[in-house]
Amino acid sequence: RSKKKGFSWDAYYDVDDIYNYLSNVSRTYPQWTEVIVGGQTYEGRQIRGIRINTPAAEGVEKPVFFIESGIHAREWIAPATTTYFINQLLTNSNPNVTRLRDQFDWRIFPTVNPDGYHYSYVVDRYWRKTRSISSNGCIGADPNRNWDYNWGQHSSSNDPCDYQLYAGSCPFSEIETKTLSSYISGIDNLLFYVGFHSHAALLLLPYSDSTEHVHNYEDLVQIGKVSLEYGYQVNKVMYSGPGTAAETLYKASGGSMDWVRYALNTPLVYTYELRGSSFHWPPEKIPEQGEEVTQMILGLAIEAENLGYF
Ligand code: ING
Ligand code: ZN
Repeated sequence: RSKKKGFSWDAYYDVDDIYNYLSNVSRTYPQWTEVIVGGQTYEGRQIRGIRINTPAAEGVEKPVFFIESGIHAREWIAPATTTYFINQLLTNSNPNVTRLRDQFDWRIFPTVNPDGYHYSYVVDRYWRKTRSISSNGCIGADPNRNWDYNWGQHSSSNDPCDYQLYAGSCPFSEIETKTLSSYISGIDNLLFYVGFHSHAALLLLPYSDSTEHVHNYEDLVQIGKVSLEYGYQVNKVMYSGPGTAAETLYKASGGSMDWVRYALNTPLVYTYELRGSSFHWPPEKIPEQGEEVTQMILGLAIEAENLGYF
């Protein structure tokens, strides 16, 4: 492990270190930030995130921007990029970034599958699932196949021993997706829900499960294109998409994106597949990936505002 003391963006860190970082952030900026708990895990961890909400003008309710990272344990670049982004929001004095920070009530969760992430960190680098024990003794379900929307149809396995795609014994069988979905349901004014995976350099829209287009599909595409153009400026790497997962990648059921769009009617829902040539993306790549994501999120916000979403 290339872990160092303290916290920085030239190494990958285990769950406890990420959570310590969040606590340090909340102590450094107590008037704007707080550690939030989005759910619970099978092994008894919390799904911890950070809320960043600078003071708004009287009577103004800011739209909520939710970031879900690390639902798949082995995709380490996602949590690392997400803490990088948190640090950008809090420390970058560029007016575009401070404006972005102030426009939203941010709920940012770097690692929504912390049991799996820890297991990937210390035991099996390629672990993807949760760590729940099935009745036949096999371990884990794919938390991005476990949400309660058209559960179990495509790119899903009903075999608890499947290393990657076991969808769970029923929708929301996993405590992580059950508790996180309930937390998300309780958020008023949720505008953006953005998830980070790796590694395909791709921007996905709902639905993953079908080629049906949502009513604001054209806006999602337009906002997504601007996001990718902003990201391109950083490393001159153009992501594929935006397009529905069903049309650009493969059909997959039970993903968080589809549920958040369908069940909660959240207007702007995206999944980024970050870059990388494998799940072993060197930690030296974290800053450039983090800069790219910062610009991609800025692009999302700018075009959503242009189109009148807030
Ligand atoms: N890819 C995603 C997966 O869960 C995806 C792609 C995203 C499918 C969103 C459906 C919804 O298979 C990776 N790399 O995990
Ligand atoms: Zn993934």
